[in-house]
Amino acid sequence: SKIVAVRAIPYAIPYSKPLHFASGSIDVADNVLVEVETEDGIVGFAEAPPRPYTYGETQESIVAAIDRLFAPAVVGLALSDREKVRVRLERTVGNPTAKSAIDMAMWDAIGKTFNTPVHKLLGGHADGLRVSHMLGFDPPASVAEQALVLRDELGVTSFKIKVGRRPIRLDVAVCQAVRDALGPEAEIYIDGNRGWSAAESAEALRMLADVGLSRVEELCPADDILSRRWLVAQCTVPFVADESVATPANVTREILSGAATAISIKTARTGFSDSLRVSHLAEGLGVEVVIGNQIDGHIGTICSLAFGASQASTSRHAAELSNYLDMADHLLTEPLRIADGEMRVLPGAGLGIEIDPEKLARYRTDN
Ligand code: MUC
Ligand code: MG
Repeated sequence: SKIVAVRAIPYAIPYSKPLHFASGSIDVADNVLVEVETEDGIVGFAEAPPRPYTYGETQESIVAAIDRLFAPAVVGLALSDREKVRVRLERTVGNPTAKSAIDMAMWDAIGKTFNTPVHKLLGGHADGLRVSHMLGFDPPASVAEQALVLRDELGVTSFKIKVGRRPIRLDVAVCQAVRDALGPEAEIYIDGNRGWSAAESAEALRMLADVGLSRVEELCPADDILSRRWLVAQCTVPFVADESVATPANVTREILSGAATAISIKTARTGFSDSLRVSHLAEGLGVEVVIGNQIDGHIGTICSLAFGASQASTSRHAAELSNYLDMADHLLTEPLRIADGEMRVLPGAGLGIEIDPEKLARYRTDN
């Protein structure tokens, strides 16, 4: 059926626990709720998180790009015209989270139209994903305590620790404290958000040798082309590309140039349609994928879960789904749940979520 409206609604929900990392920090979810409405009165939802330090988008730029460029390009096309929509959106460069939210809201509307969950439409591989939690900058004892609470209360046993500070020993001490607290069984890996040089990263990997990391992510800038290649060549665990692989073409370039050996998939930046392309491309290239977290809100988390559970390759590793826990509230009628370290897919049509109108009225910032 025909798309009659695409709406971009800014809202703001504070984080009860802010997240700090090498490229920035976040203390409020100033996201954009995106609604795609059809002539049948079906409304699909998704959300776009502004990450200026990663993609150059702000809440205002996301709203403006949707209102002025993307909504006029999409209205009048049918929900089944996903390739046409993609071509029209791609006429504008950049703006990955704005485009992705439109794509995912369309999939939600498609699922509602066919009374089928999106994870089934996308591939239907698994009923749930193991959860990995992202730990931001804090003193070692505090980070270790946060990990213990997640493990003891929710059964989470996989943790990504933010690194990339100077001096390097600040982050080494955190990683050692988390390993000491959790014991040898837990999965621990690190994400530098480009904070170190390649040489500093190599030094950090030597200092962290005893911690037992399962992989490392974007420790230095991918634009440091030769030194990054030098670092990845000596790395003994998978080196994950995250912010350097915002498009399928980036994936090919980074993997073939030796700048990474694994790929983070974030539905916030590649939606469902391009996340499918990225996961299939990675499979063809023979590299592993992980479901990353764009510091997603609740709706974004459900999108990551629906996509991650839909594919075999994205179900293999614990997925970064839990940072919504640090938000003070949400827009949904039902809270999300993590139990036994796992998040189960939602059974309802589309994404399986409903927006609470009272909460949206309370948190939207455009009225
Ligand atoms: C991550 O994996 O890097 C921090 C910056 C960003 O773009 O995403 C987050 C998490
Ligand atoms: Mg990352």
